[in-house]
Amino acid sequence: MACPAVWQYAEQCSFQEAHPGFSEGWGCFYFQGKIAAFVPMKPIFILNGPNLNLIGEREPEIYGAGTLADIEEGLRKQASAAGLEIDFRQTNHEGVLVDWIQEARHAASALILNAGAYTHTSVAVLDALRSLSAPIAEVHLSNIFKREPFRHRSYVSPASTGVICGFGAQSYRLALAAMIEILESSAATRGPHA
Ligand code: DHK
Repeated sequence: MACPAVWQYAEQCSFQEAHPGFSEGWGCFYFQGKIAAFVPMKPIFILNGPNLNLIGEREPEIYGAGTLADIEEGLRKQASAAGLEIDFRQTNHEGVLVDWIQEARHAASALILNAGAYTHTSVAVLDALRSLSAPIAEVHLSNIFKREPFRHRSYVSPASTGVICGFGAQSYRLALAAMIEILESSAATRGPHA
């Protein structure tokens, strides 16, 4: 949801008791003293697995010329235009990825995950993802189905809400747009007007 400049501020909602259907972790925008819109106060986690720190240098014909920092910057702007925050991270370590996915259970409103090569190998990542109730978008820069057969299998897909691959950096932007829409429609049904 775009956040017009006239919306004065967003803050943690304090009226959960008055509106029992409303969950902790959702915030509201006020306009002229009235609640104008609801947004999740928790960030959208965007987690990246092994070797994604090297994009821009590594196999640019497959992964593109842009860096992970370029992708992060674009996503931060996209989220902020919707009044949302992202928590963007990268690790080369499977256990760290599992820890972050577990952290997302309570700290994230949604998860966008490019698990890199762990997509094709990690039952631990799949098990961690299955513990999440938030929406999950699986993302890949490349079209994994056009590549080697071992990349056609994903341990992330069975736990994901949806999968986007093959659009380069745009895969992330499309995933974020989808997550924003899901969160907005969820906010609309949770608000006191529902
Ligand atoms: C990135 C990787 O590092 C590979 O191991 C995956 C994925 C594909 C991507 O396209 O973003 O197979």
